[in-house]
Amino acid sequence: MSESLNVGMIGYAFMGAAHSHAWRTAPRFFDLPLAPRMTALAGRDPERVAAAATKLGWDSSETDWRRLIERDDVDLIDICVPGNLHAEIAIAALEAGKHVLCEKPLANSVEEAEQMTAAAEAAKAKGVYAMCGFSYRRTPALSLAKQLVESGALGPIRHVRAQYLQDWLTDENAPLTWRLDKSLSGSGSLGDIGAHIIDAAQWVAGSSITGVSAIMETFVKERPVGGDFVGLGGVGGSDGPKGPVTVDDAALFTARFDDGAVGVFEATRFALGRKNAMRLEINGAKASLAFDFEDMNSLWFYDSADGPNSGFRKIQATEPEHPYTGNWWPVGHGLGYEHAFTHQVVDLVGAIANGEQPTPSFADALRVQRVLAAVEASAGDESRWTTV
Ligand code: SOE
Repeated sequence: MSESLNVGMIGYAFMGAAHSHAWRTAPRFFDLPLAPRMTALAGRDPERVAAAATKLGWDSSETDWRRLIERDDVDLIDICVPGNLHAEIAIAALEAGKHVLCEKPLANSVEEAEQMTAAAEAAKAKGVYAMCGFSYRRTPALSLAKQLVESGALGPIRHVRAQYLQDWLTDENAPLTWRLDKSLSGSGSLGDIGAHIIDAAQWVAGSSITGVSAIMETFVKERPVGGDFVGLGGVGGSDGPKGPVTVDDAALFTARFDDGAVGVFEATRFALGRKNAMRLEINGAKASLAFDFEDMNSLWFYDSADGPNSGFRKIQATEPEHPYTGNWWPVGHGLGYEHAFTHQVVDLVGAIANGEQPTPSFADALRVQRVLAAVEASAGDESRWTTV
């Protein structure tokens, strides 16, 4: 029986449910060097958090995250709350000697992200580790994309084309939830989903964005307030009071990378019909690859060496040889959204047990945060070119 890793999680909405599923599932499908125990769940409302703990499989609940961090029977703090709380919780947890998994984007500002990174570096020296939850890195087809770039199959990278398209905000009466309040979320489409494609692009391409030119737009400037909204979009009343939307609905930018590649990025929650189209296309000097999360088990690959009649071929990234897939279903049955979170837990637990820095580190996430800030600065200044 392996030694246990006792987890305390804060927040139990969408991401809390995804992380709970991952903590529960990871040891059932992967041989982990430490046994995760779902020790305690924290949230402000005593009845709701207790009910969520029971439903999601946590042993106990707390109503104050500080109390969770103080508990001797908690080794790791998993942060699944809005971005305005990330820095305070993560720094307190790291200073208390607890490992941290923090949802993306890392923070609501570069300054906060820098403080969190400094706390993570100090903790690392004591064998305490921090990781940011850019979960899509653990989608098998995207991991395979990274392997192909690293193998040199694409040659030097010329273009990076990244989109994250959703449509859950197109209803003008969708309620004013925390994701639409800058003081809580930091930004809108940009930080919520743009952060994912910035991280994925830099990670798969193996290079860093050095400058951007951006535009951002808020299409619906006021939305219904109040009510007990559940989920992402929800249905708001059209007659009641409204409050201001203080974040972007769409963020678009061009970018330069430090290896000479150029990129174009688009993040929006207003692309009707696109549900979770997280897309990445990379053109190298020798080959290209293309990924779309709405067809997440596939990676499209074009190799110029295959000759004029080759075309893009679809690699079904579900074989046992592909990243993570060997531990799941036989003969390529395929995976879903939740599996990347499970793989995130697998890699995090493995890194902690081996005394290694898990990735993406807070320093990696800080690089994303700097791009987010540069995009906002550029868009606020009529698309001026802005160095990251
Ligand atoms: C909403 O846009 C959201 O839930 C994001 O917050 C997540 O990070 C992404 O994985 C799915 O969409």
